[in-house]
Amino acid sequence: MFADNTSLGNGKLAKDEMTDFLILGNKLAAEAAGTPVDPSVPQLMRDVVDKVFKDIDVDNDGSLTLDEVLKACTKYPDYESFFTQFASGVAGKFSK
Ligand SMILES: [Ca+2]
Repeated sequence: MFADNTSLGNGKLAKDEMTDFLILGNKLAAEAAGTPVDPSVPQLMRDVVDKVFKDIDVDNDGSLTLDEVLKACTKYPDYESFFTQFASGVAGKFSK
C-alpha cells in the first residue's frame, strides 16, 4: 500500500504523519464543502490515531509498517476500508 509512495519515506507511516494528514484532510474537505472547520477535529483525530496505533503498532515503535497494516486488516476487517481510504487520500494529496 505504501510501497510506491516515497513521500512517506522508507515504507513506514509515523503516528504524527498520520495525525497531521487526517487533520489536513478534514480541513480541506470542510473548505471544499464551504463549511467551517470543527475546532474539535484535531483532538478527535489524535484520539483516532491513538486507537489505531494501540491496535496496529504491534512492536510499539510509533510507526506503522506495511506488514503491520496488512496484519491489522486481516485481524480487524474495519481497518481495511479505513486504510484504503487513507491511502487513496494520501495518493491524491501527493499527486497534485
Ligand atoms: Ca510499528
